Amino acid sequence: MAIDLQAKIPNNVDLANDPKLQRALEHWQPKFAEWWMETGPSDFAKHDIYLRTAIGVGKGGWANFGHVKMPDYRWGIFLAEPEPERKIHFGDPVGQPAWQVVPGELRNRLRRLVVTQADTEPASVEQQRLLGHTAPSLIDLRNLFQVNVEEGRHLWAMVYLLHKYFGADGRDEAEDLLRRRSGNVDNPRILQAFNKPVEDWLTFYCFTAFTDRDGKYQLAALAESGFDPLARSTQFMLTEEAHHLSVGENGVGRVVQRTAELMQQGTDPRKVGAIPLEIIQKFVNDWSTSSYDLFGGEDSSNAAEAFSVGLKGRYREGDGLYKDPKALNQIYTTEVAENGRLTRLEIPLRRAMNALLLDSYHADCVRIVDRWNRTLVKYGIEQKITLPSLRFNRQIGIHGGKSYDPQGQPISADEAASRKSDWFSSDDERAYVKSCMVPVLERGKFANWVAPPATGINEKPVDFDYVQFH
Ligand code: BYC
Repeated sequence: MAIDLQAKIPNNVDLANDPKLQRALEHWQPKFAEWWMETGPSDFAKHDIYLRTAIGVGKGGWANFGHVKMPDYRWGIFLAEPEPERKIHFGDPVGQPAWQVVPGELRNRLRRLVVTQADTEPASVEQQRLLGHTAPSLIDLRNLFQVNVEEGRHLWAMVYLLHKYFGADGRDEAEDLLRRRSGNVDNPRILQAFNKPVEDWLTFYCFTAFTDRDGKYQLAALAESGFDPLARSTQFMLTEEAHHLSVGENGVGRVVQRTAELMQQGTDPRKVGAIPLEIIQKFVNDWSTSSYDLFGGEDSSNAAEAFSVGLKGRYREGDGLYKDPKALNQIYTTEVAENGRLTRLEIPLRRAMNALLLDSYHADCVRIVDRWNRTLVKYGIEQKITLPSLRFNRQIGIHGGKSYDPQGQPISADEAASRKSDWFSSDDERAYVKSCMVPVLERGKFANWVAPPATGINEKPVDFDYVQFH
């Protein structure tokens, strides 16, 4: 479908030929702009940022790079290319044509999935609002804003679906998405991790490494959907999301590298405003486990239903990884603490869809932590960063409220309480990390707690003028 880049709302969904929808979205647009100014990156609106803007959905050349002011960013609506005669490839309706409109009986369930996905996008922008003031370098500042504007575009992607396919209810939901606020006691964001503060850059890197990675897996599961507009929308979001994950993975990696360099020289990181490995580990513990919770319960009738009806598939379902596209008569086995011991638990596979997705996610997290550890080895440091067990520190699901150590061994609630300060940062440690966050806004310079990245953006050098201040 042709891409209309000149339209008030750039799109490849032929908005010009749907005047009612176009009017509704153009009515929402100034409210989005208002929300952005109120809760988006504070105080950087007048500067020019070297940003990537989506301009197409083809494999090569889908984006444009250039200096723009964030409020002028062209947030558009882009769906991946349609697959002709696409069929539903999992669940009970396997083999039926993919839906181009929402089947009536699936309306509520689908709306809830779209709203939950949508809600995380503005939430993350709100969480990161103040980080610009303490950026460790221009390239980091630019990356923060890139992530922010693209989360804004992902909100547009979901709001398009709500407006187009869910009538008045969808329009109401789109308004509510701009009303809820991360961390607000009366009107919080839907999922818990999106109400936590993100007030320093180590947290930002952990968030983009672990929480954005949940985004990748959830989007991938929705990209399998039998509801074709959702599948195409999320497929394209995944293209943008890859950069966000690399900001996190490389970001934590660069903090680890800087600390390792100092340790190798025999310098105590704390003496020079850098971050000791023990503190990095505590931040990893916090953000990995709160991101595990984002997968929902391991044994979930919601997840079973979403799979059975063909709305949400398994990770890479379409790649033929699974023997039975209906996932019937199979059991998922896991272990859960009962009376202080790990006990085998069997969950019918369809009810274990969240657990399966979480396992795929966890394997990916193992890979990134291994990468950080290879950096430590390179600098001759014996200490390691460890990824906590999927059972540790869980609020949601079969382990929710139970006590385990980071290796996943059951312990008493008293022991868990007494060891909390070994595993999670104290107020003092968080204050220390914040004290390291001195802004560095000179080209090619970096704060002392983080190593420069290996490469720049879009083949530009690391010391490029990624942000032009006015
Ligand atoms: N916090 O059956 P259950 C991203 C609720 S991130 C609070 O166990 P279900 C991004 C749940 O809503 C990806 N509440 O699980 C990242 C349900 O309530 P209702 C976002 C929670 O429903 C960074 C009840 O508990 N996308 O894109 O299968 C930056 C029982 O739930 C939580 C999606 O999540 C929690 N952690 O699974 C920017 C995809 N967990 O409905 C963006 C869409 C569960 O009974 N969402 N609850 O009132 C979903 O697929 C599902 O809603 C979930 C939950 C996987 C989140």
